[in-house]
Amino acid sequence: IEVFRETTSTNDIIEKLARDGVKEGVVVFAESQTKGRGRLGRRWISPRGQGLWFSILLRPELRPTEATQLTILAATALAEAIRRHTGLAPEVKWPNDLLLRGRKVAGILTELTAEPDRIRHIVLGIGLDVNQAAADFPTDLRRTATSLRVEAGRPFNRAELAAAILRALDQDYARLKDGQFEQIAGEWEELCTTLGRQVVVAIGSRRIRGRAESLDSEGALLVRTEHGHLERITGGDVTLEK
Ligand code: BT5
Repeated sequence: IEVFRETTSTNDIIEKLARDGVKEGVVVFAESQTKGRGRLGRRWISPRGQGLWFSILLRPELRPTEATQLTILAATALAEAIRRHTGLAPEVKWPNDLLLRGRKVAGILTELTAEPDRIRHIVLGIGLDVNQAAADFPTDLRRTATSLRVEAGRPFNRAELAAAILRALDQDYARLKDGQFEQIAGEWEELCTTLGRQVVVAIGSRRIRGRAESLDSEGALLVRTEHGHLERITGGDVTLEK
């Protein structure tokens, strides 16, 4: 585990280590990121000392199509560690958001390097808003984002929280390697507010509207469209309809 005072993106540091042949399990935290990123090149705001911004190098023996399993695993472990440590009960929005009272408290960025049949490595990046006050968020995020501190009304020790999260991730990763993805997916489904809801999935300029029914064995979201087709969603942005 390495902790940097400032980086561009912790995913970049891990990506470089991966290319240098470093073994899985290395973790890089940064107190702040100058180029923290979300999916599709979006920005991830990473103010100094107020959250947990970190990335992990993994080399799972999975096919590229199974990479979503890691995002599902990370969301489940993160939600469970937060629940145990803070008493708050995060909900999961497929595939990579953790919400408290409908606001985003954490995001997961899974970046993949693969051959056609085999994952070479995965960089699992996690951003968790811990000790920001409501006023610390930029105005454009104030209505959509929150922190553990805002929700619980008290600050948290980030080192202790980080240890709890890494332990939970470690345990669930061992379960995944042991062939227990189905159980993890079951726990995820319990936490997931996306299932059973009317959703709109945006994939590039395409829009798929329907009811989110379940996950399949690779972690894809199955959406029943208005026309009765079952669409298999492996990426994109999900919006919950009222
Ligand atoms: C994500 O993307 O949610 C993945 C975020 C992953 C961040 C971690 S931090 C450590 C590692 N290093 C990195 O560079 N990244 C990872 P996405 O689903 O695309 O959501 C991005 C959107 O979330 C933005 O467009 C904003 O609307 C919102 N957002 C940005 N910063 C936020 C924050 N601190 N808290 C809550 N929402 C935020």
